[in-house]
Amino acid sequence: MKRRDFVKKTTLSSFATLIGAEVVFGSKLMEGYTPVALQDPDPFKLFNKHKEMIVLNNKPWNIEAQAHLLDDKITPNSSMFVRNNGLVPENIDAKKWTLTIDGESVKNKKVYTLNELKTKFSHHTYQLTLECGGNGRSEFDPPAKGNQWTVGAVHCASWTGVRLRDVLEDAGIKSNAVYIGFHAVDQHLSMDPSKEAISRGCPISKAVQDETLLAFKMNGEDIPLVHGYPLRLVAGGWPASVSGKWVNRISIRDIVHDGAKMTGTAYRVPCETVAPGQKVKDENMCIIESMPVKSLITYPKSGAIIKKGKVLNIRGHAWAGELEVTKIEYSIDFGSTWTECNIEKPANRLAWQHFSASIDFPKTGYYEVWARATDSNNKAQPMILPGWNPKGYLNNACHRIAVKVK
Ligand SMILES: Nc1nc2c(c(=O)[nH]1)N[C@H]1C(S)=C(S)[C@@H](COP(=O)(O)O)O[C@H]1N2
Ligand SMILES: [Mo]
Repeated sequence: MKRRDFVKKTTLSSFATLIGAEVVFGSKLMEGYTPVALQDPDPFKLFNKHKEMIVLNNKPWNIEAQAHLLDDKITPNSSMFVRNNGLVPENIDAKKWTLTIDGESVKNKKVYTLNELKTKFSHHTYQLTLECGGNGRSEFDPPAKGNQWTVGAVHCASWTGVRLRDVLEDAGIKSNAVYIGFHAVDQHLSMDPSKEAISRGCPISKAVQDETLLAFKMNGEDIPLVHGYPLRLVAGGWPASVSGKWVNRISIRDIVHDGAKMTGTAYRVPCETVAPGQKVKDENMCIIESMPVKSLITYPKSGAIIKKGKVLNIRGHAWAGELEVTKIEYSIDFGSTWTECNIEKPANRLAWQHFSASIDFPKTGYYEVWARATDSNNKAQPMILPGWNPKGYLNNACHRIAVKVK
């Protein structure tokens, strides 16, 4: 069979599966044609998302939340952003799913069935903050190419699984190991089987942390397909791109993993601050590791109108990569003065923290409420856009909402 015919045959059979009926004159379909029945599926129904989620791209699917949709302490599926680099896999059979541990630095290459993973290793549950490295990209100037995330590419769900460390140790880690790299089953947009949509990873030191999981449950249920069913790597506090969905292989590497989206400008930023638009040499680009301190006001929704003389109770979350948030303040005078908010301890390390405050407004009129978090290294969020970088990563500028007092 020619490759072209093969591609056509597989597309036809997947059309048939999706539609639930044979495409009778399918052999007459011109290449690249999408049956009407499959055009523009409703992403909200398809992925069980809240109606107010915002679709940034449908090929691949990229959907973001709005700040007020992220008000829950544990993010429900309906408000979780979706970030895909390739195609959401279809027809996954969890009973046949396997995870291979291989690589230059594995002592004994091993293959586990999903059931073996679940029965052989102890289960752990952690609430973990996953933020896309490109969250906030839309504010960069000159603009950065890519999905124009505003503030909603972050979530903090509860993940249950086995520790990656336990599985790696079971296979055996050679002393020359430096990194792990994940491999997953989602196809590259080109459908070229020799290309991976994404294959990222992290240093061994991050891979063996207590909270780094191979998860099979999210918020107590099977992980929704679009978020990585049936097995997902989760590494809280780091760019969410490290948390590989649909993972079927993890390589223990003796070099920094060099998979898709590990090199060039992908998830890398200039090691030192540069002028906007400046060219940066490849050796001066650094891989993003722990994410910077940030916060989000999730109540009220921007544009709220409140009655004169009424106290406004605001609330939201703050997170700081691998660090803890030690302080969060609000300002209603464009950052001239700041007042401390109440902040809660995280549910566990790498989970976001909830804050709240009661605000009295001096008179009627237009206000902005700004929030600013500070991490345990005493680093605070910037009020305006931080360092420019080619792909628009790591915008942790203060979140602000508009409030009218009438
Ligand atoms: N296999 C696979 N894993 C992946 C991705 C992907 O495209 N394919 N995208 C990554 C990126 S860039 C992000 S931000 C997160 C998004 O996770 P979510 O869709 O569950 O919110 O998944 C990461 N894991
Ligand atoms: Mo991402």
